[in-house]
Amino acid sequence: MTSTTDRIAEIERDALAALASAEDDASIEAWRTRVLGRSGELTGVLRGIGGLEAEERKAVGAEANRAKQVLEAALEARREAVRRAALASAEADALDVTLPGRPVGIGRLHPVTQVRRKILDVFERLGFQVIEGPEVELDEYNFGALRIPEHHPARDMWDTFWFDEEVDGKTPLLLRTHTSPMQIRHMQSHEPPIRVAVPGKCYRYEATDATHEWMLEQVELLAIDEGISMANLKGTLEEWARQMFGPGRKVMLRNSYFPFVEPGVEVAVDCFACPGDDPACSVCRGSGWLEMMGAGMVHPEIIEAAGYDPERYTGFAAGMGVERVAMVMLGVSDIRDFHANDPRFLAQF
Ligand code: 2U9
Repeated sequence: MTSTTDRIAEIERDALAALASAEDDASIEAWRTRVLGRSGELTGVLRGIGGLEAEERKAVGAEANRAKQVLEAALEARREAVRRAALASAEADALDVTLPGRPVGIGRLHPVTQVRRKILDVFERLGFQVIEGPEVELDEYNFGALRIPEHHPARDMWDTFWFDEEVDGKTPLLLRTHTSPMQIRHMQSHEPPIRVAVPGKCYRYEATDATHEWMLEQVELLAIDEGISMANLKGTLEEWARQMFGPGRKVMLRNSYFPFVEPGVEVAVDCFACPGDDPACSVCRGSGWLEMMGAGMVHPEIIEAAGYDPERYTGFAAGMGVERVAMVMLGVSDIRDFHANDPRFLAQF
């Protein structure tokens, strides 16, 4: 009798210890089969009870049933504990769809793009067609065709990034220093009347400072027709200034020199921020005028070289730096800020 009840106690003790280290459903089920299953350890003891003496059968039977109940209760408790642990870890890993999302930064147009578009919108309303050309150009289109021959001192004005390679024995390649070569290309493939506005990036091999960058954007104008005069140039630029900077703006032309125009002028617009005599004005600093662009009447040799009759056709041209216009419009004091790509600067516009 003692040996059977000892065996039951031993089974119970070992089984409880084994159950405590069963961590998932599969090992709990393996434990159940081994201890309480049809050929299980305790089931074997219960089966043997039938062959015992009546008195011993009663005592061993009671002990075996008690152990069976203890183990069945422990089995249920362990199943529940493992189920709860699995649930808790699933909850910890779960995505909380009720959390607020991270805000997505909303972009905007670069200030130079905003100003370029504004400039071109006005010229388009005035009848100019917007055309674009290559940034890698031929020496001939960038300089020669614009009356800037090799060794001409005017080339000093456009210190240039040159390419080492020559292509098909053509004149050397360079990064265009102005968008004017595209006007030459346009004249070669079109007949007057011509009204084009040419935006684009240009490159100059020069030291940078608050008003100079090695890359700049330009917008240039070209109008060629019968009877075009300085009056058309001034009227066009005045209307442009009024649409850009407000009604009533005045334009001042002062004599200047560019090899591709004759006469050439510098164009200033009167200050939109003060009456013109405020030395503390942050826009004009008291001068009353804002230097905005260069312009002039297209040199007759350029008209002739395009195959047009210079006695019949005349034209005006103008060129402006978009960053320069943007600095005035937006109150930016250092041109280098535009392409330094600091979001704290860019987000202001
Ligand atoms: C052709 C004929 C004439 C374009 C012109 C200027 C004057 C001028 C500067 C302004 C500031 C360049 O960005 S800037 O540094 N431009 O002063 N540009 S007349 O004249 C042309 C162009 C093409 C065929």
